[in-house]
Amino acid sequence: MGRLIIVSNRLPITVTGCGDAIEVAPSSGGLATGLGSVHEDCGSLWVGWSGLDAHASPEARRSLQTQLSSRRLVEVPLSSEEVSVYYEHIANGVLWPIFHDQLEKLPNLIEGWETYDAVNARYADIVAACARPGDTVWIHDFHLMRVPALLRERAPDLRIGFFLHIPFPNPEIFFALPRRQWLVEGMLGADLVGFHTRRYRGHFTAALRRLLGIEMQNDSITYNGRRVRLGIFPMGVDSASFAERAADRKVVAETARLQSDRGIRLLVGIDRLDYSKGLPKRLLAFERLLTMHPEWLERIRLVQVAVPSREGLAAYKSVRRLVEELVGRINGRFGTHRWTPIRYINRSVNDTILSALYRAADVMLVTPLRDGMNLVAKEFVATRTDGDGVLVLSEFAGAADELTRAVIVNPYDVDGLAEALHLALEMPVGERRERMQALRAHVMPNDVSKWSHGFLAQLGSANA
Ligand code: GDG
Repeated sequence: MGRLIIVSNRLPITVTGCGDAIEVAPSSGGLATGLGSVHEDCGSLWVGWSGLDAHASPEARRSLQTQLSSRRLVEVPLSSEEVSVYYEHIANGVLWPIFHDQLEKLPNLIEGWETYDAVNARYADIVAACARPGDTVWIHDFHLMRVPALLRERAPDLRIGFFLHIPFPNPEIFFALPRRQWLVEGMLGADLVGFHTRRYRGHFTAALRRLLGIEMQNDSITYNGRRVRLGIFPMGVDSASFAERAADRKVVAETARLQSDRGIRLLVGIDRLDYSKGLPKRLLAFERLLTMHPEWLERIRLVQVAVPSREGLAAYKSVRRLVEELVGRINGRFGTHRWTPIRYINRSVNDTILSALYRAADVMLVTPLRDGMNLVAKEFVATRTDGDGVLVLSEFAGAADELTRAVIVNPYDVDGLAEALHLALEMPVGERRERMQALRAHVMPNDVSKWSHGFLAQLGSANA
């Protein structure tokens, strides 16, 4: 039987130190957690960038190689110039805003496609060199959209899957992208292309129809004489681990500490500090809530974790500045000598605090302007083994398609959002429990392992 080769921009590790004192540690969150168990269970290879500059010293590289190979990880070496163009400029600076409907965040001059292509070709070269006949390759996300086609050229018989973790935008927006057809053709090198939701697949098939005149039939299309399946695979979380961690002694103690201000109800937000996550509008809605419903003054607090992200890009600097201004203004306007309305944490928190925040939240705020799925919403639900807590969820998060018993909101409607927060805080315990029970009934069984096995099972039968 063939092996599995996972391909992603980054390997699931963090590299620290220098020279021959390089240390490799597993990283957590996102794909690393999502696919970690597949990598362990399947004995797969994982191909990606390590985070170490390709020009690092020979000792550093040797030390890295030894540690990677014992974990079945294969490095794609990238120089810092390549990372700056392929990853920061094209992937994060151009593809990310377009795929999240934020055309005005595009740079005026888009350059660097050649580097994006060259880096994608290097991934394809390295995968082709590792692959043996009968292997299955699973490529992830918007950094590597050309890899399926480039790999197909190098190894026509490989079984290739591609999963897009972010939304696929409406064609009206997607068509603003120079190289749009080239990117779509890159994805079509796969045997199976996966999306989180039916809507994203619908946008993709609409783009195919307009660009290539191809129609989908029975969940697949024919392209260059090959059948390409288009599937829907909503990603889940490691729900059993989150449920188990909720009972951990340290998490229980931290939850009690967070709830120690008696009579103060907690609203919680946990996001990367990204303009797609809707933080400014969320803060404005919180301010509106305190204005429209002054009965909540000194009785609620918003704890907002905003993990620094992509800080080299201007759009990220400016959303950070705006968020900090709003937090300052709201705390200055409403705070008293014994009460601060917003606790703002501009760094990542450890797993214990993360779980304690999920446990302590009376209301969990997940209000992105656009989000492929949003795993925070599902992690919150998985953690609530007590059956309580209200999830306020944006209709523009992929998760909203499944988590229909959340309080679904339009994150652009600040007044409506403020009113939804009020209702969430007022919700009777019976309704809270009934909704949480329905959410848990979905999140617990539909976990990340079901997602990965579902994708791989369909990929396994892709040419059947
Ligand atoms: C992309 C898509 C899609 C966050 N802060 C801390 C922390 N986190 C962890 C969360 C969660 C992960 O990071 C964030 O995942 P999301 O899904 O919410 O968002 P993206 O990073 O934008 O992920 C997204 C996803 O890919 C998967 O396909 O759902 O739509 O944008 O796991 O727990 N973890 C810790 N401390 C923090 O401060 N420990």
